[in-house]
Amino acid sequence: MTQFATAISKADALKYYEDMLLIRRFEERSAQLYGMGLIGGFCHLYIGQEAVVVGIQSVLNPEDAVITAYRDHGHMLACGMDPKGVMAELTGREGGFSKGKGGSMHMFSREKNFYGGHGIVGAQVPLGAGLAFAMKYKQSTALSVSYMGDGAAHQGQVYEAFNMASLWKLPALFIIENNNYAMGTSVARSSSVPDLYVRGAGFGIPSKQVDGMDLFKVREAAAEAVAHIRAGKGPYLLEIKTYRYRGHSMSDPGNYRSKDEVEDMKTNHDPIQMFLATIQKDFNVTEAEIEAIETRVKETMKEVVEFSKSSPEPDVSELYTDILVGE
Ligand SMILES: Cc1ncc(C[n+]2csc(CCOP(=O)(O)OP(=O)(O)O)c2C)c(N)n1
Ligand SMILES: [Mg+2]
Repeated sequence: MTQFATAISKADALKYYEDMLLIRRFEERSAQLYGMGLIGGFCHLYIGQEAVVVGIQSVLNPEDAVITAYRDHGHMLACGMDPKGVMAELTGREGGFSKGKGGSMHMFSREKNFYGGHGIVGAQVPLGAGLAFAMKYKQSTALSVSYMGDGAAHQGQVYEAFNMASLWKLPALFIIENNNYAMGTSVARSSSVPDLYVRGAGFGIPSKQVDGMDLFKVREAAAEAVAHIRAGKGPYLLEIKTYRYRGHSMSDPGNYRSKDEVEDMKTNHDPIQMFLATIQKDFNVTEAEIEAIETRVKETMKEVVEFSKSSPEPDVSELYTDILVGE
């Protein structure tokens, strides 16, 4: 048990459980709708990684900015974006966050300070550093969080961003969600040094490796990182070790890892089940309380699916809106 388990209230614990469960159920329904042909194109599911984003978001303020890659549904839900708008975007409908024209990888919300949703591996990191630059320039107390994968952590532009963020002491939190695979390539096959958090040292950025299957540990590390950044000491890097249960995208034969490996993670390290077991013990969470959460999530998902099927497809005239045209 970490010291943070006692620092959160029972209401907080139930909320984090519900937030993780909503992401899990949302992603399961996305897979179903994809199979039914209601979602097309790219779609990358976050199942298995839920404790990362819910743990990090649990220590942020609403004015903090978040930016991530294409495995982004969980981040949007954790930022408080309406799941109806996220799913309707996946089904290509007018009610989606990009009016049905962006799809899974391209959604934004100025209201929730969510800056995407980016398909170019690593490209969100300099943008996240830029957000942090703007915050410092405007003397705001907000910070920016840039999420990236282990594969993205090999991109050169990430280190240009690290250097500038540290040099200018920008309020930037960099998160490497190390799920051990970049498409079909494991970290062992692609990284000269398997521990990715050490890469902060070359830029004077303090860093830590965290167990991403344990929400309490993610929250504790995030709280320390955020305190450092808000004290004006510059960026912080967290490498969060996690695991994705599903394929890289919807077309992934999965030949690069064994079924036993995946089963072991699902059975013995599931972030939602482990969190539930802990809060049942520490906060005397009852079966009735768990059932109430499950029912609420089920109801929400029912509405989400109904909306994303009934919202109309964008009008043909929308082909000419929200398009940048050069002079
Ligand atoms: C610059 C660039 N190179 C290659 C690709 C193709 N690509 C898409 S996702 C991906 C793997 C990235 O893996 P990781 O950063 O670990 O994120 P994860 O999918 O595990 O969340 C690659 C190589 C791309 N989109 N952009
Ligand atoms: Mg990865």
